[in-house]
Amino acid sequence: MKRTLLTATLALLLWGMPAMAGPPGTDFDGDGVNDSLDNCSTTVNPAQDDTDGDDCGNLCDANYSQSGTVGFGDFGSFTGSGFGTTNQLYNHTEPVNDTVGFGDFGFFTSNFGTTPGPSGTTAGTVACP
Ligand SMILES: [Ca+2]
Ligand SMILES: [Ca+2]
Ligand SMILES: [Ca+2]
Ligand SMILES: [Ca+2]
Repeated sequence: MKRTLLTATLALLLWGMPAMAGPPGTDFDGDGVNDSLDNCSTTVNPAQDDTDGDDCGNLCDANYSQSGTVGFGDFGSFTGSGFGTTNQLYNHTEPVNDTVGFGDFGFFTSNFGTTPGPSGTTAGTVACP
């Protein structure tokens, strides 16, 4: 009798779980795009814009030279070709259809020296360029 009650309780608990949340890690940032398809898997970017088409979304990609690291070359590109324009390559805030400004510059500086990503569309093994 006790065992039956325990089994029934466990079954009820397990049955209720899928309604609360999906499997852990399915959509880490909660933007509605599953990790394996999310081009910025730890940044909320439901629009998934990727201007340079390297499978790394604009909201986690300040590596315009595709060197693998955000560096001085990218800084030159940002200040020379991006800031104050509507060139969406340099837009790191959604919606990515407005003028490149201080919010985007803040993203750039905080990502200086880092690798872009992570992106789920590169299978999580290679940093997107
Ligand atoms: Ca996501
Ligand atoms: Ca995302
Ligand atoms: Ca990109
Ligand atoms: Ca890039």
